[in-house]
Amino acid sequence: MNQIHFILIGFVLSLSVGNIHSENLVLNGGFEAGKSGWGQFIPAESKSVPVSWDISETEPHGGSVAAVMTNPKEARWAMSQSGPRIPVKAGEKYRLAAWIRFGKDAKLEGTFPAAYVRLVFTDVGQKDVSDPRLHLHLGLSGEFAWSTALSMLNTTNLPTSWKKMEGILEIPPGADLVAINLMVHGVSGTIHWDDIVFEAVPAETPFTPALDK
Ligand SMILES: [Ca+2]
Repeated sequence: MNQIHFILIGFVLSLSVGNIHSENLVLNGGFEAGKSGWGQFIPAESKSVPVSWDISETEPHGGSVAAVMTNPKEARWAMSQSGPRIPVKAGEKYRLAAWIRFGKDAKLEGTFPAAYVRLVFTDVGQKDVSDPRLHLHLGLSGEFAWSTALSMLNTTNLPTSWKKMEGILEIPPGADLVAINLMVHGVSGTIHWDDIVFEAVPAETPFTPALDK
């Protein structure tokens, strides 16, 4: 009997330890619950372009649907999480991943990163962390860049089959919360996103140094 208890306790412990490092902190990251948990961020300079986003059953990466952003012409804007920001602590490490594919109608308009996942770090009052590097961006190449080096993520390639963007990052000093934005910049046509993941990884995991200047 005692032995069975011991085995059971060990099993439950290993399950809970496993969960610490495998919980996706992005609500509805695969869009299977429709638009729940997501909204949009359209900066002033893009408000004249009738951009839109929706849930699409056309060739999802995982499950039965993905999200699609539609740009009648080039505009800088984002799909953003509409729910509470994700609590983090400086020095913690996380894995950020997203799957992306461009529609066959997508065209690069100028010299831009085309699409990237933007992490906005704030304090508990949701004020931007006072760091001249500002936001952290994960580009199509799987590289991270701070705002100061965003142009280093510029691309000429718009993949039309699903491509994984992924990296390990370290939370910068002063950050209490993070917001995740799926940004597009410099593309007309459609951009599809699926399976957005932000999850804690062990402290010893090597992280991807971010481009800066
Ligand atoms: Ca999905």
